[in-house]
Amino acid sequence: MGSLFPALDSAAPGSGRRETGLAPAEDPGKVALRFGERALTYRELAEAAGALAGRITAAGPGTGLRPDADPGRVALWAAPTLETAVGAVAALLAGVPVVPLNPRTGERELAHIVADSAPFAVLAGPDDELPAALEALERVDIPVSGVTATPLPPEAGPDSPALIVYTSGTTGPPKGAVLPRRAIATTLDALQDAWQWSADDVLVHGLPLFHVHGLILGILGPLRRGGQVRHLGRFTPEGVRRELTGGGTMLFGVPTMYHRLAEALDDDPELAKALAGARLLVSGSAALPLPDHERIAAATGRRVVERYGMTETLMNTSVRVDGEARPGTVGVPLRGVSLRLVEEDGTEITALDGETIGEIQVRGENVFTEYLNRPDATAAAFDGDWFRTGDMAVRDADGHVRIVGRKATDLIKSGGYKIGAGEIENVLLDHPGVREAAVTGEPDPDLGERVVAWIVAADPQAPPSAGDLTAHVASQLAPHKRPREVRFLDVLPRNDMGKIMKRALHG
Ligand code: MCA
Ligand code: AMP
Repeated sequence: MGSLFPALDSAAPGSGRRETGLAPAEDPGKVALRFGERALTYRELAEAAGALAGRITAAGPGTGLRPDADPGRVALWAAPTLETAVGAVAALLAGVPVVPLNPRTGERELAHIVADSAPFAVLAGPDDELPAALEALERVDIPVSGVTATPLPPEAGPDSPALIVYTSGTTGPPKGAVLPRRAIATTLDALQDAWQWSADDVLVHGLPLFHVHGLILGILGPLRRGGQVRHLGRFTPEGVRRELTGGGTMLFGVPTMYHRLAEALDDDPELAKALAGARLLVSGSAALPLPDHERIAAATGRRVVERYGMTETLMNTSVRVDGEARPGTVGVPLRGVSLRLVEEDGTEITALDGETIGEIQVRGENVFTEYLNRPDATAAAFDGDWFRTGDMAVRDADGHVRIVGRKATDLIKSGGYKIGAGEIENVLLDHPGVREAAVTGEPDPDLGERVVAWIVAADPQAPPSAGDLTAHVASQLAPHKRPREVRFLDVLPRNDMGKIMKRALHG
């Protein structure tokens, strides 16, 4: 597999250590990362991340340079900052698996992630305030400048874990998907092939840095190519306009972001010009509705390219830049990804008729290794060596994949975030004012789906306020898991078996 960041390798000054993997030899002075006014060249990144990698190695349980030693794990306080990018690169250079944390995660979810992944330290920006749940961990401040003091261990092997990313399921707390180094290298190189992604590209985005989309595609992607990323800190159409006008060539976003861009286009001709000037506009994490595709195409003359992925599989398919624009499809399997559709009974569907619906299963070097500490869930997720995505699709005559829905109604995609209904129900049921709770997703023009909570109050005469319940969810889980609406009922609809009939719950 070689180095994860061939472009960084020679940027580290006279180190006498192994190559690190970050900047193009020919131009270590090229800007690699830009967050607003703050930027790092490849040389500066190699120095800062190299210095931090040495400290991580020293703090960890592994004995530094011994390749067979257990490297332990390190948590990363993944605010949308330069420090987070340096921290992730440093952990990868040190060969220590990194667990990115959403800084807005509530108490219950954070306690679960820390207990489950057992990191030996947390990497954070010097100004970050960390919550009580992380107090017992050694804190390592992330420098954005520095000099590599100690030699780095040899590059970790392709199957060794690089990242552990927590993702929601239908029930229970989130599971940690263990992503090996080979999956990251494979997926980023397959995207290079599909998108002609090069060192000349300047990627613009405002995605959060604790998920695959923003961190692996959005930060590690440009670094693997020897290109540049400009992060907006927080997504706004104005930020997109500014950075694309100022030299950005690619934009990554979730459909909610493209919807907000489409809404802003009417009043902002400069935004239309900026989008029209980009080489590539890419949407993923959820389906981009056709009306948003059409509004953006009409105003800019550009077609948004959709790609389809998952935390567990990284990227599976994409519309190719050298192929036909096919709005409404997620394109064709990426290089190295095998994809099949199967019936309920496991029979493979071979028809390319645009009609026969089956579950998408994938296999390839892009697929994760396991759910951390969850052999049961890992076994259930595979059919032999095929990973069951739970996404339902058809295939057109030319092999383009069209996603039509999801197997589980208890998984909600809101703003591109995957949210398990069961997780929220459990937290609501812990509230003293709640007797029964059910959570559903309802169509939403901005978020794709919005979280709705259906509540039977413990005391119907004095129900808790909606604000109280949503604040409770935000404090225990995360703000994006907060119900956007709370509806009170006298009783929840149940079938003869006593199971809540969620399909009977709609607004
Ligand atoms: C939310 N808020 C509320 C409520 N709900 N306030 C009061 N009452 C409520 N019921 C608050 C939030 O706390 C936040 O506050 C604000 O409203 C917005 O919440 P948020 O959910 O962040 O929504 P948003 O501002 O509307 O953001 C839309 C967004 C965001 C920017 C598109 O959803 C986002 O960043 N999505 C990206 C998700 C993503 O990266 N997914 C990748 C995973 P405040 O204003 O204070 O912040 S999928 C993946 O990785 C796979 C591999 C793939 O295919 O990509
Ligand atoms: P996550 O587990 O958060 O990584 O979310 C992965 C899920 O997002 C997939 O299983 C799909 O349901 C959905 N998804 C990602 N990209 C797309 C897309 N382009 N179109 C439709 N759904 C998508």
